[in-house]
Amino acid sequence: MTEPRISGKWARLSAPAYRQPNPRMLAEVAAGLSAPQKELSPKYFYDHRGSELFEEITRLPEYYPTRTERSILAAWMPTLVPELGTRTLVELGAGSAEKSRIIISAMQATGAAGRYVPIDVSASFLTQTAVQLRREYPGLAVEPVVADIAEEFERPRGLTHPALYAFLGGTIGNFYPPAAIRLLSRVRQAMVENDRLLLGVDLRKDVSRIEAAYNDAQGVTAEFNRNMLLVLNHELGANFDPAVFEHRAFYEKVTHRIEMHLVSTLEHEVRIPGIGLVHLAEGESIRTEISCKHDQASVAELFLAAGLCIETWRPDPEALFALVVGVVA
Ligand code: SAH
Ligand code: AVI
Repeated sequence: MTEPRISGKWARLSAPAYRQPNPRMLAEVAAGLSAPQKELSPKYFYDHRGSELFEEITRLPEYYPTRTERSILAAWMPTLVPELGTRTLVELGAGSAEKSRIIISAMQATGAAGRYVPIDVSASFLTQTAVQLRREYPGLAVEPVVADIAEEFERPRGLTHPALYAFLGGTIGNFYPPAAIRLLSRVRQAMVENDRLLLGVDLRKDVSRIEAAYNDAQGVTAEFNRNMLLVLNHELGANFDPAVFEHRAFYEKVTHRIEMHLVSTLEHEVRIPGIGLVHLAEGESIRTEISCKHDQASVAELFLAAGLCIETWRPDPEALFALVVGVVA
């Protein structure tokens, strides 16, 4: 059994350019790779390149969620935002904030200068987003926060209310239900009277439509998936060779979720400083993401457990995706 040489187009990051590894990341990766079903958190997709690849995914013909959510936002925000009187937009997992601009424009149309607090784990991408937004909206106070929303993060203080907490894109689906409930509970605890949650959820539908969205013909999702291994090489000095892993994405009907895996095409070992050698059998997989699909009842269940309730449920006409307004129960 041999350790892989990193080859071909993946060689660009083969030299371990890593600093001191983040101890929390090291512990999480060690635990995930020693579980019977090896698993890594999807938050490790999003270095700068991973965030760019995600942006590319959102433009793919098969990937319906982004354009569908955008169409609901475009139709609804010009009336919802003035109704709510939103003065501050706090956004979890903001990314490029491409769709958030629809909400910000609706805030500015009411005459309020407005405040935007994007929260994201991807520091360099968040900085880029903040710079662009300040340029586009000169009156807007943009206050980015780099944080892991799966953890206790410092809640933004001194917000102007009413605040709208937006969690778009269906990213809530990337959290296992107990973690999703903890996250929503933290948002609920931060909410005061007249604040609202605006949640985007991808809906349950024909399996082939969902599976196509995660197995695009151009292979962008496969590259996004493999990019996680480059993040581990860069951050931890690991020696994963992405070329020996295959992308696999399939729908699990019982749990109503897509699972993304990286499947080792050969038996080999990977060295991770601080962890040691990780053995992968031929055909063994690392689960890199779940993406849970919802209906109104499953969202109501998550909300109930988090002390929230659904104020408005708004799907698109094809019922592919829904935006949900949540209020403190
Ligand atoms: N909201 C955008 C981007 C979705 S991609 C949209 O709807 O298009 C998911 C975003 O969430 C990425 O920007 C990623 O960096 C961020 N993210 C994923 N896991 C996170 C975590 N645990 N903490 C903070 N941000 C996270
Ligand atoms: C960010 N998140 C909602 C995306 C999703 O669809 O679960 C991430 C993604 N994974 C593969 N394609 C897109």
